[in-house]
Amino acid sequence: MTAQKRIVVLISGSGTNLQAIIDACKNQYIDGDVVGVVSNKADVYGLTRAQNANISTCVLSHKEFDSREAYDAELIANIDTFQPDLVILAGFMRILTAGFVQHFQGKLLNIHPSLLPKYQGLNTHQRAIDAGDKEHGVSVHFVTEELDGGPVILQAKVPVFENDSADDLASRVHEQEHRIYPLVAKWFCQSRLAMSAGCAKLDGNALPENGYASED
Ligand code: NHR
Ligand code: GAR
Repeated sequence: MTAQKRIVVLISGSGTNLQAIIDACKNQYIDGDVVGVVSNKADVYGLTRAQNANISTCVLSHKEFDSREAYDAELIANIDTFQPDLVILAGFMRILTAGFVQHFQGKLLNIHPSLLPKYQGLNTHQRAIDAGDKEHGVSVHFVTEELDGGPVILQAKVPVFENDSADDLASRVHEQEHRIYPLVAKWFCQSRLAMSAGCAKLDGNALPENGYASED
């Protein structure tokens, strides 16, 4: 058996994805341990989830820094103390600099609540509703310098029903997030998943543009 991978999770909010990953490590679905949780906001519930699981936490407020570069340099220093094999963005709401992304190149994942390349950026659920989309979903991707533009690893789709509010849709998407993020983390910790030449690869095979098992 190979060694457990060391996982650091970055959050800004309630941390339901963090919880799904903590639980999946605990029940050995993922061959890894969440060794640290970093938040850019104090008083978010995700920090309580980490404390309840006896995981080290660190709060680093972007408001105390003059530039994104200075903030990210401190963020890197804090994350590096955990010696992570994998860094997971789970509702982390700060755009990261090129320097940060390069430092963790190939071991930095994000979950984005849309079927990328659709709806990069914020307010994705409302935008899908406003566009009259019949389906919506979520993507897990490697983080690159291009915001929400890194190679997609896995997506999950959900239907958009008539009269859905953005909150209705968000909660339908959330359910899928909690299935697919632990699965992708599992692959990574088994050393089956990597990024090379701008492509996501599973077992050495380049994944299609929409990730694994997408039918289109
Ligand atoms: N950084 C890089 N370089 N590349 C990505 O793909 C990133 C990233 C940082 C975060 C998550 C992303 C998402 O899934 C993510 C992907 C925040 C914003 C944003 O506009 C956009 C995308 C994402 C996260 N943030 C504002 C900012 O000025 C702040 C918004 C707020 O605080 O509410 O950083 O959607
Ligand atoms: C998730 O829906 C995630 O996809 C989204 O924030 C939520 C975090 O929920 N991410 C973004 O919007 C990134 N910009 P959680 O804190 O309960 O895991």
